[in-house]
Amino acid sequence: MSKDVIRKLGCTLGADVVGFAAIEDYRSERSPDPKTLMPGVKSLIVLGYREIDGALDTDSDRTSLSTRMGAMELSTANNYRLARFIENEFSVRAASVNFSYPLDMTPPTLGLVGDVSLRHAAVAAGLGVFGRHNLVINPEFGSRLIYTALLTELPLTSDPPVTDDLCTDCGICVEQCPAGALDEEGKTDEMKCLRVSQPSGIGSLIGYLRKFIGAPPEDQKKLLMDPKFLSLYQASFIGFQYQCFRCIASCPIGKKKRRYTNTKGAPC
Ligand code: B12
Ligand code: SF4
Ligand code: SF4
Repeated sequence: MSKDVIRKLGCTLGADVVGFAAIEDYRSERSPDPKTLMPGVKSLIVLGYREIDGALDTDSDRTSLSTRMGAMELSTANNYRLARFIENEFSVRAASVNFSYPLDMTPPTLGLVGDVSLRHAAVAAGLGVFGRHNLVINPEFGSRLIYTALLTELPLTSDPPVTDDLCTDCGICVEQCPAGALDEEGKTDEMKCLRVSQPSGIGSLIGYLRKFIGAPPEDQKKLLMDPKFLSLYQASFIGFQYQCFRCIASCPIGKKKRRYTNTKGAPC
C-alpha cells in the first residue's frame, strides 16, 4: 500500500522508474553501511530518470552535460519532496541520496565511493542488472537511466529482482571507451575513466596549480588566459563536469523501443 502511494508520487514528479529494496537486500562491498547514515534505516526507494536521447546521441559533450544537469536538478528537488512526503505521511525518517555529489573526499576512497552505491541499490530494488560496462541495465530503458534514492525507516519489501542477463556481451562499450577503462571485465579503471571523462576535475586542477605556482610572473599572466584555466574556472561553478558519455550512449540496449512518457505502461 505505502509502496503504491510512493511509486505514484515518484512517477507523478517525473521519475521513469521507481523500485524498492529492503535494506538487507542492498549489498555493496565497498560502500559504507547504510546504518551509519541512518541508524533505523529499513529500506531504500530508488528512482530512475531516463537520459534524453537527443542529448546522449549528440557529439557535443556540452549538450549531453547540460541536459544531464537538468535531470540532476529535477531528481534532487524530487528527493526533497518525497522525503518530506514520507515524513509527513508515515511519521518515519527519510533522507535523500543524491545523484553524485557531495562525496566523501577523505582517504581511502577520496571521492570515488558514494554514501550509497546507486547501482547496487537499483539492482536490489529490481530495476536492473549490471552490464559489461559496469553500469545498470534496465529492462525497458537499457543503460539510459540515471538513479537517485531515499533512505527510509519504512519497512518495505524488495521488488522482484531482474533475472534476465540483459547484456548481450557485444563488446561495443569496451571498444567505444576512449580511455580503455573497461578493458578488465567487472572493473572500471577509475583513474583512466576520470582523466577522459572529467578533464577539468581535481587532478587537472592540482596539475594546473603546480604549474602556475612554479611559473615566473610573466608566464603566470599568460596562464590566466589559458583555455585550461578558463575550463577549470567554469567547472568550479558548474560543480559537475562529465565530458564523456560513450559507455552509456553506445550500449544498444534501450536505444530502440523508446517511450517518451512515464504515464503509460509499467513500471511507472
Ligand atoms: C564515483 C562515481 C564514479 C567514478 C568511479 C566509478 C566507480 N568505480 O564506481 C567515475 C568518475 C570513474 C565514474 C564514471 C562514470 N559514472 Co559514475 N558514479 C560514481 C558514484 C558517485 C559513486 C560510485 C561508487 O560508489 N562506486 C564505488 C563502488 C560502489 O563500486 P564497486 O563496488 O567497486 O563496483 C565497481 C565494480 O566492482 C563493478 N561491479 C560491482 N558489482 C558488480 C557486479 C557485476 C555483476 C558486474 C558486472 C560489475 C560489478 O562496477 C563498479 C564499477 O567499477 C555513482 C553515484 C552513486 N552514489 O552510486 C555514479 C554513477 C555510478 N555513475 C554513473 C555514470 C552514468 C557514470 C559515467 C557514464 C559518466 C557519465 N558521463 O555519467 C561513467 C561510467 C563509468 C563506468 N562505465 O563504470 C551512474 C550509473 C548509472 C547506471 N545506469 O548504471 C551513477 C549511478 C550516477 C547516477 N546517479 O546515476 N563514476
Ligand atoms: S565515461 Fe567514457 S572514459 Fe569513462 S568508462 Fe565510460 S566511455 Fe570510458
Ligand atoms: S554495449 Fe554490449 S557489452 Fe556493453 S553493456 Fe551494452 S550490451 Fe553489454
